[in-house]
Amino acid sequence: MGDGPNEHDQHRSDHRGAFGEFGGESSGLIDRTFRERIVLVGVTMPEGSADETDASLDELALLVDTAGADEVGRIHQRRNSPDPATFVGKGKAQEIKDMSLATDSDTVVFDDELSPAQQGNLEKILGRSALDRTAVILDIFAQNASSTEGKAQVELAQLKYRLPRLRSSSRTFSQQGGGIGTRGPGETQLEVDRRRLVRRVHKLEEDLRKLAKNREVQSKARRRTSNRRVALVGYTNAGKSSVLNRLTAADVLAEDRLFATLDATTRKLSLPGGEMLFLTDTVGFVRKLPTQLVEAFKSTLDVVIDADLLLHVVDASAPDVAGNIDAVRRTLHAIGAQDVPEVMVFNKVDLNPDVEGLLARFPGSVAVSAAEGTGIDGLLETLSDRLRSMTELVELTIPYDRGDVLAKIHREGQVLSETANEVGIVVRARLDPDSKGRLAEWLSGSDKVSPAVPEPWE
Ligand SMILES: Nc1nc2c(ncn2[C@@H]2O[C@H](COP(=O)(O)OP(=O)(O)OP(=O)(O)O)[C@@H](O)[C@H]2O)c(=O)[nH]1
Ligand SMILES: [Mg+2]
Repeated sequence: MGDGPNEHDQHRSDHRGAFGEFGGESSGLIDRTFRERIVLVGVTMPEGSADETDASLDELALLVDTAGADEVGRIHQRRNSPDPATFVGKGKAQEIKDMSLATDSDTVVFDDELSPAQQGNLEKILGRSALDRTAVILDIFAQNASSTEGKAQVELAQLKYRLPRLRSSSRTFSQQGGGIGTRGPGETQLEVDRRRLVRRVHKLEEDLRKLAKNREVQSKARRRTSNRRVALVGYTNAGKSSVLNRLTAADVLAEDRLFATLDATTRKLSLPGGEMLFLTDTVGFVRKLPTQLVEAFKSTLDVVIDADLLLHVVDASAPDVAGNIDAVRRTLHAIGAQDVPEVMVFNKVDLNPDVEGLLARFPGSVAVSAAEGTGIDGLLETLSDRLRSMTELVELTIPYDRGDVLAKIHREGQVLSETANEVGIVVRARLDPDSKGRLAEWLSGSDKVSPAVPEPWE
């Protein structure tokens, strides 16, 4: 096989830069008119291990497959630090080129984010597109976005990824032309392109702010009720949407596909004890979720940060359960939700009935099959118990002329009894710490000094 540009090279360069076109049309760096052949490259730095790199490359292969391409080869390197110019060493870059030629690959995908300069240099050496994991994930998100907000979030993430890389791919925009009024005297096409993109970024940010405001109104309304907020989180494809459907008959899309869910869906769920809660399904996580996406999806992910409790759904049949749990924990950390209490839910136990070891390793966790409905009663019970343990039983005395305070207690807590005395109405209720703080002046007797009141039956 020759060394120079082949037909594939030609074909590929025609498609370069289609990523993130204006108007939010879902389009990608990965050409979907045929299945591209891809070489994957992973680098192990001193703080990582070869096993971790392998697991990450397995995941990358899955991501590439979801985006519509096939892995045809894999290259691994150990380094102390990335090469600033080419990420891998020069010798390794040549090896990648040789493998690309031998396997007739169209594109090389690196498991770590490449700087714009690294990407440009690698494309020169390799004679084909050099993409990174972030581009692949953004591409999948672009294919899956369907709501107005989802599309805007993905486009924003794409533009933020693309802006610093504009220099090397500006030719695409020159071909498209700037349109009337966009080309000023003495202005380079690159500057015009950049300004258009920056304007688009501002417009998207403004649109998303408005959408987030609407959501804030809804979530404030939910906060005014006594209902707790629980969010489903977990590795992508673990079965979060299936669990929501099983618990609430929500009818959201659940399919064997990475990142099927991009929008948050909230449904009411009533627990066996009669308490109501709001359960929200949201976007799944993977290793090294791109920061551009985490930022763009901030308002969607706020439901996770604001939740009283997380149901961390884990696919018990996955090849690397511990690695997936770790990836989710890291992402929770990245979005600032590391302190929200969680219940671990091992799903798909129909595919791996041997979950005893997992349950033992994670005390308080539950095993379910959302597909078959097993373990769901146990999950509901665990949910009730955990939520109840997060409230306190308190006694408050409310003067007769403060009906508003009484109404507030009913809204925010669970009232167990009301008795009248000469001062007012004595209410025994379960309150969460926030409500207790807001109602502090009405707490009677020992509740004022000792925050934790033991259950009479405990
Ligand atoms: N065998 C089996 N399959 C399940 C179970 N729960 C979910 N699935 C399947 O797993 C796949 C993913 O389920 P989803 O509910 O879409 O997973 P998700 O976590 O919402 O995934 P994303 O939204 O893509 O991140 C679907 O094909 C489901 O039918 C289960 O308990 N057993
Ligand atoms: Mg889902």
